[in-house]
Amino acid sequence: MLTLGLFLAACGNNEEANSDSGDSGADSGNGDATSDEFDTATWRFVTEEVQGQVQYVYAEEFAKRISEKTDGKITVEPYEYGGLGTETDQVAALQGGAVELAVMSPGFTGNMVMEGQIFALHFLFPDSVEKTQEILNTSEALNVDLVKQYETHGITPLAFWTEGAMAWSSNKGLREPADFDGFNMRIQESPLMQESYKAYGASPQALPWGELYTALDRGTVDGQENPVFFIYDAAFNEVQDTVTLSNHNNYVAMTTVNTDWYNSQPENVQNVISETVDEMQDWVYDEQDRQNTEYAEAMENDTDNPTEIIELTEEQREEFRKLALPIRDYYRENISTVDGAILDKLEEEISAVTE
Ligand code: 6CS
Repeated sequence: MLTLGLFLAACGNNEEANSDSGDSGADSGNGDATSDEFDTATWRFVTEEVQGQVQYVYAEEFAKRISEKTDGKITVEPYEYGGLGTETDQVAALQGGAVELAVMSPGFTGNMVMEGQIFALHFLFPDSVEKTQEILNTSEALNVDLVKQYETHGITPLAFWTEGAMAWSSNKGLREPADFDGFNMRIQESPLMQESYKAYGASPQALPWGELYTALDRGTVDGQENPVFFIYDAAFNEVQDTVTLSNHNNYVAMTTVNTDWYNSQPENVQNVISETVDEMQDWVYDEQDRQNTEYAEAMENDTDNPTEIIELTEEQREEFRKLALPIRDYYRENISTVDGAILDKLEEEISAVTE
């Protein structure tokens, strides 16, 4: 797999990222790319999920690998969701330097990094989760152009990875756009998610996921979207009767670092980070696949909380796709600050992989 570090190396674009490495403060003794000498350091790595869930085990695995590669000199402390506030608080924590690394969902930067909402477009990526990951690994639109957009906000995405195909949960059973009429849909902080669900007739409402179980239980919102592993692990199935396997898009997460912090690290430290992030792309693909498969089975067999699993036919998906397509123009005209150039390029890259 050609992942971001490799992608940038192949294009010669990592020179810029490394150009500050001589000016690396306390770590300046580690400027040699081939050096296996590392100064002692502790990095904080915040995730939007809790123990056992994909993002958190990703941070644990990253910590293990960094410790091994640096002979225990560098310690990475994973933080689970909740301790540092909501997901948007966590974005601010990374930008302000309170943490060095974060797994971040682009939806929570929706009111800041406009182009990042590209992941909220329904039916853009291929139906195959594996092919989607291939695009996330190799796309120049994402790994170069979108990264630059994030960097103007002090956030450097080092990799994009899927947490699986999206599903809808509800009590009424979502099968066709008419089912979304007047439906209070929970979304992340993204104007494009608003538009996507308004196109189906829903009333979208932004909420942190920490408030979601209670909101579903009390009926403050009627439903939500997430990969199956998350729906089951967060126990949303306890308070929702049905899950629709809509695969209307993928849940995409980003491994991010604070831009100034990363650029001030010596080359060997930057290299150990990017090498680890690159090699973990396959690892996290397998981990999300394992969790999504296991939890789908667990949900089907959960007799305490019976859940009707609704599989949409291609015809049913087509009805949603028709309503979702014009949202790409909305993105180009009302969201994008670069006239949709990143979306145009990404669409071409997707076609190259799917045709
Ligand atoms: O729905 C959400 O907001 C949460 N879903 C996932 C899969 N990860 C964290 C995120 O905050």
